[in-house]
Amino acid sequence: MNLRPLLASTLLLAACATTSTPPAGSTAAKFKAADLNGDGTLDRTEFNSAYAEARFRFFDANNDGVIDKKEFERVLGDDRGDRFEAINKSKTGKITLDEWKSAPALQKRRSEVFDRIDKKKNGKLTLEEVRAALEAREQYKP
Ligand SMILES: [Ca+2]
Ligand SMILES: [Ca+2]
Repeated sequence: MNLRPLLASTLLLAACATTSTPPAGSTAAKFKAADLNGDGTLDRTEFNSAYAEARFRFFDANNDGVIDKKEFERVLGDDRGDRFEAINKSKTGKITLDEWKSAPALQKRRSEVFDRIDKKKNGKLTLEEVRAALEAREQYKP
């Protein structure tokens, strides 16, 4: 499994994690935006949605709201053509956000990311857990 794209987008989410003021774009601000029911934690559904959207934007290089095969391969390399077809259920050559969110393979991966971040294994992510995961990613970076 190629984890590099996952790492890249997680780092994007973390881009402002180390600044002293936490306005728009900060991890805290993104966490709050993802916390749809406002209970201070992210459950699997909230995380899945927010993470899927962040990944989608990362892949959608020209920002036209769909991921074409070129954009897909730009991130994953040209050996993933069958994966593109699997996600692109409509067979239009363009992956929509709905297809991206509902693709079983991607849901499985997002669930694995959730489990890695959820150190307490209680099915909810705290801001501290998300920050810790992002810091671990930074240290992991060569
Ligand atoms: Ca929540
Ligand atoms: Ca695009």
